[in-house]
Amino acid sequence: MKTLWYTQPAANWNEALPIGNGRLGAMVFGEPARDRLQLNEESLWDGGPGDRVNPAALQALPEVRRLLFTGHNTEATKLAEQTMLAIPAAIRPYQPLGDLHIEQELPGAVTDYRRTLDLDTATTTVEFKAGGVAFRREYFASTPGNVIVARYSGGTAPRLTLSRPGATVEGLLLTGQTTHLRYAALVRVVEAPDGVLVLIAGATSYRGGDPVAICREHLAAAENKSFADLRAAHVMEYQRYFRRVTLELDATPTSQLPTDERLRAVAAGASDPALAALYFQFGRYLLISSSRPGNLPANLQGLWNEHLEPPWNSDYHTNINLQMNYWLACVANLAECERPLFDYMESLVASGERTAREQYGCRGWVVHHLSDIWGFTGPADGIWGIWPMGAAWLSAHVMEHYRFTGDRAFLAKRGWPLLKGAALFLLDFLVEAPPGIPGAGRLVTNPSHSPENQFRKADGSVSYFTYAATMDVEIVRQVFQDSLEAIAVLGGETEFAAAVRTALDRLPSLQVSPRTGALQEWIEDYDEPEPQHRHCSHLFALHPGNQITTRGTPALAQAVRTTLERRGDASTGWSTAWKTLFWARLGDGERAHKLLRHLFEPVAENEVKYGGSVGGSYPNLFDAHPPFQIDGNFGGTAAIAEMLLQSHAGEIHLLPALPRAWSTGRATGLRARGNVFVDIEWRDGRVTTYRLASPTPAPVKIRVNDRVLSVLPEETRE
Ligand code: FUC
Repeated sequence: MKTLWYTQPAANWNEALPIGNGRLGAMVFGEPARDRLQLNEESLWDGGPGDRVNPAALQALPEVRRLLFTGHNTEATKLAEQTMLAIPAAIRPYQPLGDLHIEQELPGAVTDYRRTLDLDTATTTVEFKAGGVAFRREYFASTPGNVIVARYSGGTAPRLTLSRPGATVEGLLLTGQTTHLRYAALVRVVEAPDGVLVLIAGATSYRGGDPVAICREHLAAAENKSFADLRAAHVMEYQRYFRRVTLELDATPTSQLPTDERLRAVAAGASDPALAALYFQFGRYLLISSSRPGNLPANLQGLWNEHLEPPWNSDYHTNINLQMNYWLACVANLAECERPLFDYMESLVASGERTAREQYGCRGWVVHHLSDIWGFTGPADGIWGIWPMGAAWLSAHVMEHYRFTGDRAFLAKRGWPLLKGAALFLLDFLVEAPPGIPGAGRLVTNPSHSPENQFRKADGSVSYFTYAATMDVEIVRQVFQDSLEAIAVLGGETEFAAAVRTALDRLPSLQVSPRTGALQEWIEDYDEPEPQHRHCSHLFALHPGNQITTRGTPALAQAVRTTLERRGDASTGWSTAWKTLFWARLGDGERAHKLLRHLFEPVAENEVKYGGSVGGSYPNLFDAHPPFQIDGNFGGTAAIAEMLLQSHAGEIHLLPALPRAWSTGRATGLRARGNVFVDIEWRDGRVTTYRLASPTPAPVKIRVNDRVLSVLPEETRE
């Protein structure tokens, strides 16, 4: 069953159901008498482009570095705060397009209420009875139609109103302006024999053009079509993505409950393996709905945001969150949905090159810990914003995309320039650590920090700011190794490859703390004031990277286990998803399953406190950081895939972290590195049948039921 369903309307936003065509989206509340569609258009941002470089940065850099190398972290922090942050050091948010309210008179009390989101057709329905009349409403966001379509059947004609703070509303046209762009929403009501059709268009001037004219164009193309035709085109286009993958895990009586009750029952201890399958398909649904080729990438809330000043601006956080949004893309067989990420990276390059040149004196491009749609690449927020590794981490997606898809044209034309630019920046940014300190004589990052985590030094002072945080070293190694791998595929670049190889040999190695046995988070074995911090940045090498594997580096894998035990399980939504992935990579299906159950724990609307520390799921299955943040959904989806299939360690491993609770199941259409599509069926925890297929078959190593075999995939069309 691929349906979320409820027996009551949404009482708040975190109960409403999301629809989206990649660009235009809505949260559907399904209230019988006064329905609400909260609308979003992906490019409706406040703020605008501009030069945000801090002109004092370049001159201050040598002194900041000297202070950090000589242990004067507090002084370095002060100087960097005054000289290195962008001007201003903040961005403006992603904002809602508005609300459409739909009022309908009801001839009596509401009974038989049911609200669903069918993931197979990307359609939401609301059905109920009132005064003997059957009401039925359907809603979908069509990519081919470029509009949101709603149909109201039963009862009298609905009354529609648009609203948004700061906008002008004339009839069914809403217009307004943020700092740098104009936006519009336009609604058309069409009487049809089978109910009233409501067509909703939305646009901004972000990509040029007049938003009202764009809305008119979209409506003109849609309004002559019947509901059935609009729906058929929508479903056909959507299913091209969605139906590539199936996942079946055992259903139990709990699986038959409405989704909100199901979450509560599972939290109370009921078994419901099929809930993980639903969560997995919901994650795929969300990516298809918020990141279709040609669009902007999914932001912190994907596409769905009701606040003018949303938490963390509903922006692109690049010190984990944006990357996490795309961890599922390839393995869940939605590689095209990752294209918006690469488009977006390209859109940051010019600004990133300027920031690299003017703030660091480096070639290549840099991004710090967050960005917007206007090309912001400087350090924002505070000292933890001076983290020049964003472009490098994003660039690690290039070779991963290639490894999964084998798309050489992508690598040559788009991927390599991004990756090379990131590697260039790192080559110039790395400095030799002076004698007498950990890492002496090695090439290290400086300034540096381990995203958002602080350390305590022997003198009791607490700081973020240091040199050679472990994550930096791991990201640099990844980008350099990826560069060499790309060069091996594409040829040429002899000199560049030599420079990369030389630098690669001079990076520090990973350290295990003699004190704790855990992987060290910094090159110095600092004390940790917050050992359970949500970020596990230094575990990048285990996931998404592959520098630590259970078979390749068993001692480091053990140190990572110790790190995870010290970190603890309970955390924010996205952190829980990442930990699920770590345990999956460590081959511990039971622990991964335990973490997944944390991710499914019901979180109520009133638990939206900003920056809350223990996550879970809202009734609509949106991930609760809390508040809502979509990375946990996407990370959780990637984790479920990673429990069933891994391919990062030179072999395709079937069921690498299968928990006992999922001892029987079936998955089809997952994707492994090497451009291989994988079907698996299992019973009693053992693979019973599998099928590998590839458009470019070449022998692969496969690990199945504790045996390693060499297999030639069947030939298939993509
Ligand atoms: C990072 C995280 C926070 C939050 C924010 C959007 O800064 O540390 O938990 O997810 O991104």
